[in-house]
This record gives sequence, structure tokens and C-alpha cells, in this order.
Amino acid sequence: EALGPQEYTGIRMEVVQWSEAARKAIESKVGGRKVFLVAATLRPETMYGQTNCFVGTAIKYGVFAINEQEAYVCTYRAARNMSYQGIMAVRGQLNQLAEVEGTALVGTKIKAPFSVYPEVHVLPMENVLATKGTGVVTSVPSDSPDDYTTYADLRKKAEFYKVDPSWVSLEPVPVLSTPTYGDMTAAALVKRFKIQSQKDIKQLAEAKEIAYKEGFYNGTMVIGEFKGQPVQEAKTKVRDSMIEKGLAFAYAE
Ligand code: A2H
Repeated sequence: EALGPQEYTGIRMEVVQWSEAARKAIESKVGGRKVFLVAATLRPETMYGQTNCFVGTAIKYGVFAINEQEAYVCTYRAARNMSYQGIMAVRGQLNQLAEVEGTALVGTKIKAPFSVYPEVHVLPMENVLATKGTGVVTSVPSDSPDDYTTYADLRKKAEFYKVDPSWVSLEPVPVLSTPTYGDMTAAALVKRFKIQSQKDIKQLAEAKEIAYKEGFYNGTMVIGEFKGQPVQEAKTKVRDSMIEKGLAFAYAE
């Protein structure tokens, strides 16, 4: 665990089409606002390879007004933090418009900023913590062992997880290359640690640690505006570029 505050990037993923259940819970309550799912990530440079987004199946989300035009979907806890970071109109004040279960959000179609896939679906993940980030996770199966494993679970057992096969049809995309693991770091680590499913929490934690260090210290971008540059340099450049374009914002906790 980090000692100081963790500097996340909040990725603004605009809702393109609600799932039926989310539409019922939300659409009439947002006063015509544009609604965004907001994911907290430590790896903004990987957003080129987003294939979907994850919400927790046991988590409740709120829809919070940012101003008269926009609203964010995230946990109450994250919205409270945001309200003290100048993200809401009035400091420390929340305007919650609606509430929705994670399971109801599954199937919603959202924009995926910077991804080679302009639109992706919201899918269920078992291990999303309500106590970290926004409770919304951008999924990059090329570089996150958690994302890779969960995505593979959903593909193998789409019916069991109640996801439409078309929602899990996008192939992982190479985003960065490392000397040891190539351009699909997560897949290589999942194989090395013999990870079978998202229930292998201990091995996943180890793989995640290695993927993060390997990518950050030894990775080179193979896609996007900063292709050919070390991840260490590209990371903040991608982040700044997303923020400048209004696709992301700084979020700390
Ligand atoms: B990362 P840390 Cl490609 N529950 O983003 C579980 N995991 C969460 C979460 C939550 N509530 N909120 C955020 N996360 C994930 C990209 C990524 C991430 C890659 C590789 C590694 C990686 C795409 N998913 O994280 O405990 C988010 O996934 C490994 C460090 O604060 C976020 O960054 O260190 C990361 O965990 C934050 O975890």
C-alpha cells in the first residue's frame, strides 16, 4: 500500500446507451444531463487498449450531479472525495440524482477515450473493492492480469455471468512492450502463475505487482501519440493529453 495519497486519473466514459435496468433506475432522474461512468486508474497510458469496463457485482453506485450539464456514476465514497477536490460545483456538497446496483449497469455501452475501440460495454467483476477508487475499473486485458483473467472468465462462461457474447468480443490490443513479457504482459503472467480464474486472488496480486513494475520501468509504448517512448515518460504525457481534451481529470485519495 502506498503511504502518501494515491494519484489516480479519473477517466470520463460517457454513456452511449443504458442497459434496460440502468435506464429504468436512472434516465428520468438526471434532468437531461450527460452521464459518465468514471474509472480511477493508475495506468492512463494503457487506455489505448481498453476493451470494456468493470463494475462490482456487490457494489451500489450513485449518480452525482457535477453541474447542470453533467453527472458521474461512482461510489458515494468517491463522490464525497471528489467534492473536496473541486470536481463538484460546490465544495463538500453532493447532489445525488439516482442510485443503481452494479449488476444493473452491466450491458451499458460507454465511450472509451483513447481506445482503439471507441465504444465498449460495462461488465461484471467480482473483486472490485468498494473502498478503492470510484468502484469503476477500466479494463485493459493486455496489461492487467485482473482484467485479463476476468475478461477470459466472462468469455468462457458468458451465460453463467449473464453477459451477451457480443459484449466480450473485442480482442486485447498490444499497448506496450517489455523485454521479458512481450506486448501481452498480462497474458504471459497469467500463464506463468497458472492463474485459472478471478478467484485466484493470491496469484493475481503477485502477477499484478510484476506487471506494474515491468510495464513502468521496462515498457515501451507500441501505440498512440507517444509510440516508441518509454512508459515512464509516456505515462504523464498521455494523462496530460487526456486531461487537456476533457476526457479525464486528476483524482486523489
Ligand atoms: B488499473 P491500487 Cl492496465 N477495486 O487501471 C479493484 N481494483 C481497482 C479498483 C477497485 N475499486 N479501482 C481501481 N482498480 C484497479 C488499468 C491497470 C491498472 C492496468 C494494470 C494494472 C492496474 C486498467 N485496469 O492496476 O490498489 C485499476 O486498474 C494495478 C496497480 O490503488 C487501478 O489501475 O494500486 C488499480 O487497480 C489501482 O490499484
